[in-house]
Amino acid sequence: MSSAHGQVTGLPAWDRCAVMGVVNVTPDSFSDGGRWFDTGRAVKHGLDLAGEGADLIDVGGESTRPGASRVDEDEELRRVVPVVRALAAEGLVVSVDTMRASVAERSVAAGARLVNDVSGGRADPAMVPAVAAAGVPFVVMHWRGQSIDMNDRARYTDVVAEVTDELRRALDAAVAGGIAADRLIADPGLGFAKRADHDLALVAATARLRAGLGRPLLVAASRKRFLGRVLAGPDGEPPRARERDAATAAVTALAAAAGAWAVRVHEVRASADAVRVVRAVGAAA
Ligand code: PMM
Repeated sequence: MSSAHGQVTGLPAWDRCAVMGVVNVTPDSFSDGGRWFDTGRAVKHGLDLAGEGADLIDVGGESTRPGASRVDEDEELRRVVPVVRALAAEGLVVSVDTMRASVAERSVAAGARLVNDVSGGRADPAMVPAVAAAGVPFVVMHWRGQSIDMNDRARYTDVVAEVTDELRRALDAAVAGGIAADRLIADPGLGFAKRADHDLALVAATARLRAGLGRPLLVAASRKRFLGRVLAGPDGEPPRARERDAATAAVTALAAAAGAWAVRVHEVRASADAVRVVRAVGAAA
């Protein structure tokens, strides 16, 4: 089963879908409401997530929720780098969630092992060369532009085909820019310039995306709006972000069974259990 998930040069080889725990060092993240804004609390939260079974910890200092505006570079560095340094010093595999080359470089110098860029290298032209020079793995997410107006770009005729094509082009650009192909991870970018029906179609197509792109796949459904839609009551009111964790774990099980390399989640324990159950069931098949 392990080969179905894929391996990424430069990262440990897990024999199942890996679990990436999210530490948002932001005052305004939609899904955890800025609870980890302070450095010390963010570090403690990362350690707690590792204790609950996270294989990687993804540290981000900029909110990308729909309508969010950019954080300034110095502020992003101030938020992210000390948290990356402290968690890496504890021996954790740390990923940095940033669209800025400077933040990626400083985070790698502080011990980050992976750069996760929701723009797939398109927001900052210095990103791909910086990651290539650093020699670390790179997450290329499907992206159609900054969060401030991304919902206007949620137009597709065939969402799976278009996301596959656009992602393939972004992966090719990363290779052309000097990042080794075996260090690339693809991500369909759930919720980014997508409506709920697009997100559901992409989750349903996890195995196809994986096969079509030929690279390990990161699936990041955690607490997103499409899950709120799925869970909405008769009045149409979606549950709050923090009440979407069981639904997130359900996506984890589906994604892991379909061969995802990793899932990115805010609440780790249920997803850590889910990937282990999927491995055990796969081994028994
Ligand atoms: N989503 C968010 C932030 N970072 N990174 C990747 N690779 N894929 C995603 O879908 C993604 C991401 C936004 O969600 P959050 O604010 O809940 O962390």
